[in-house]
Amino acid sequence: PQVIYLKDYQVPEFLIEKTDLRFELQADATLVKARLQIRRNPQSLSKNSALVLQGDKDLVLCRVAVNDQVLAEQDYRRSEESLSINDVPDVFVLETVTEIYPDQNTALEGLYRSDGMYCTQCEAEGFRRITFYLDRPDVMSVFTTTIEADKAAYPVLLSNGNPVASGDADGDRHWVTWEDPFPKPAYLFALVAGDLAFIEDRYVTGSGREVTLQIFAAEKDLDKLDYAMISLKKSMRWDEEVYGREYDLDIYMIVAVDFFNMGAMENKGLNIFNTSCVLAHPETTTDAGFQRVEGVVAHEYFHNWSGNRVTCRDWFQLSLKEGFTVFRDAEFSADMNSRTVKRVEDVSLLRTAQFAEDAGPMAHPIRPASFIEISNFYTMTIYEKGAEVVRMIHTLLGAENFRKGSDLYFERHDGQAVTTDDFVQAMEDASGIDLSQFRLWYSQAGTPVIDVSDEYDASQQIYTLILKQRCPATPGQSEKAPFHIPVSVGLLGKSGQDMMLSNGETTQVLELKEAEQRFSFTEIEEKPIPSLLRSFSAPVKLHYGYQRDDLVFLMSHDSDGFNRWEAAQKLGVDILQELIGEYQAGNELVLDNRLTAAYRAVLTDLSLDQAMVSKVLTLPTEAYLSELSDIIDVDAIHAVREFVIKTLAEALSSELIAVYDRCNVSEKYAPDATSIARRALKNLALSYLMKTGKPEQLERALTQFQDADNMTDSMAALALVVHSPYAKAAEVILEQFYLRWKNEPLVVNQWLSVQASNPSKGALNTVKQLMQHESFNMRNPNKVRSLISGFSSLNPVNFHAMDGSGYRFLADQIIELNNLNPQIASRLVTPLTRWKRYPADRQGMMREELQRIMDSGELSRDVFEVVSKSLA
Ligand code: B3K
Ligand code: ZN
Repeated sequence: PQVIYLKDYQVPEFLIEKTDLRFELQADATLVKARLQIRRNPQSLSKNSALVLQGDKDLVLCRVAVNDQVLAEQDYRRSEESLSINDVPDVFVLETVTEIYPDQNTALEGLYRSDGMYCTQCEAEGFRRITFYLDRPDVMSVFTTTIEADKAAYPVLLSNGNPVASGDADGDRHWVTWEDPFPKPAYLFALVAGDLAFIEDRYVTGSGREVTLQIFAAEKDLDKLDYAMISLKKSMRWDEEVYGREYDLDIYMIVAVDFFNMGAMENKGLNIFNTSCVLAHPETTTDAGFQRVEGVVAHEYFHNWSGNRVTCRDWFQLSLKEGFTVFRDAEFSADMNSRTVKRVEDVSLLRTAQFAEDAGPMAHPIRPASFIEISNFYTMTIYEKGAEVVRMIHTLLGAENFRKGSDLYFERHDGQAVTTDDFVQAMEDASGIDLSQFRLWYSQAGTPVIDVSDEYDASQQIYTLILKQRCPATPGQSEKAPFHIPVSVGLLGKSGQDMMLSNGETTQVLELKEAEQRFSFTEIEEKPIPSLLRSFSAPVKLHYGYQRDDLVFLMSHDSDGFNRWEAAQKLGVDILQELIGEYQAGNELVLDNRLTAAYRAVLTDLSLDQAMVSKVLTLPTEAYLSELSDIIDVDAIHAVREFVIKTLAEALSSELIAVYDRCNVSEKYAPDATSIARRALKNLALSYLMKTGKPEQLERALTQFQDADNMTDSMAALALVVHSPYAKAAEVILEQFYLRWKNEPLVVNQWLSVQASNPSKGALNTVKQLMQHESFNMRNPNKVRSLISGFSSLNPVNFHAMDGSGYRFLADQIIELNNLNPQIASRLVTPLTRWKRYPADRQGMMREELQRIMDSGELSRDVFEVVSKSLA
């Protein structure tokens, strides 16, 4: 496969001014008639007279005409991935008729049928599976789309923009024409045809325009759409208030589909959503599910400006729209719920998954320099680290300048396809702040490490922080220049108060630019305890030699909520890492009772922000402990963490029971921050109590399971029992749960996932049996993610079993999925790409499986890229 480089970018040779599409949906095939108004791009320097359109090898070309002249076979050339037409005029109309087969489309890219409805997924390069086109984001065109289909089977026919005409056709068929006035790249095209129900609402924009809002789903899911509608309206208001951005069409539609490769897609005026990111109902959806719906609805809505009105010049610029939009949706969720909780959750994800990616064979900068398959670059780095980079710009500029910068960016580039550098330039121009060194965040991969030390001069009352930065090598980048890093700090005095700093405030952003830099604070009357990297002001690993007592102190006194949690995490990490060493040496484990005391203090302090209590009392996860290890000892990490949980649970059981009882109130379910916090704390208490192994705690969990009137409490109890030694009880409630929910696929997915992630012995056999279960379907990505990734990503002890059975199983599934759905197959490889982090025996087995995939036959570009880079 060919490698594509950013440095080879050239403007398109031709532009498509207007795109007229006509889809005739038939039982076995779909006819796509395209009429394209094309003209040579005056900006192109190329003298090439041929027009080269992208088109997938499975497209059947029935007719091609230039200016109404049908071309003979010798006038054009069809290759695996393109259609070339020689000697075209400077301005002309190209017509093609193409036949495609949506029913055979298991890759779920282009046009496919999911549960009897047609839908599309075109980003990044799916449009070329629909028709021949200039399938690149810098070719923006005005689309008109007509869909014709059987009226009874497909009463609803949707595309981008506004509906402008409709009518009946012969043979019980009908048609609808849609017009989208905004020029857009083909990746934002969408089509839906099906027998769908919908809810409708309306929204009046700040300037008084009325917008119709519709959310479509299968009839049986009609009662699960209200939360998405509420979230959509909140998002529309928020974007007006915080960014001054209004919606621009008369209608905004969302459609729920069950077969979908990712979360959702921001097609202009017609978002298509994975059911898992739009359906929500208290009985079937957990609190996490509700928050996901709110966040994803917002994310896709925000793309209307950050992505659609201003789009990407080429796919190397993907973070331009994704990093910025993730930052926007994170701020939205923070404003709607608890800001600190949202930050804790995002940072936890970043530090486990993104840091691991940055340390692995697929490491890439947020603006990659090359790729084989762009689908592989919808990564934690592009999205999550990309959002952190935008957040750092926000921190360096301040809210006011940042808003000026985003206003300038949208005004300057509305209707254009631009680069990440255009974004940074707008921020620089609007604020007058120099971001030249900061731009390295876009081109250098890897997670910077900052080592901090300090000095206190009592006689001069000067406190100095010494910061040293370095960044480990990543593939293709052995040397890195120092980054421009905003390090937000505060200083705490002995009594726990924030000291006043020279900027007249209690928090100051240090701008670290050199490899080593000293920052002095004057009039510091006693040696302070520093609170470093407040709110996680940069995506870095920061080391400072805190004593355990300092961390306990910060846990209760730091005025920065994020850093109070961070102090608890650091204390947990320090203690767990020491115990892991003891475990490996075969020594008896003894828990430092400072952790127990600190947890007791948090459990019994009713004045604390309840939303944060359950976060603070959650030990660093196995995934995070793994990421922090040089060589990951899966079994030691699991055993030690379990030991600590059990020890804490036994020491604190009366406090935990009190918390459980206090939070176990019966009231109507509501997914607001306060009630979510209460359920989280209750279920956290239950999770500790279950580890005491006392039968009355099993009873407590079973009672909660039977009495629960919402999925959060029911699922929490189910997972705790299934992941406990009470195998018999688990079997009974698993069966009961399935019988109750077997007609709710999203609930069944969680049922699969709970079993796949069971750390007890025998989980792999269960997974293999479940693959034969009536509820499983290898063609449905949600099922694959729940069961197969549930095992390979959420069940480290079993996945890394010493007999290699976990690795072998995963490789078998990747080989099978490589043909069915390359994007999903390629995602499944991730745990194997981390082989270098494990001890030698496991390394060997993981590599062997990667090699077996490599040798298994013809690989998709997706799988080939990840596997070959992992073996390199
Ligand atoms: N832009 C889409 C992702 C498309 C993924 C294509 N493989 C969803 C989002 O980020 O909003
Ligand atoms: Zn996005």
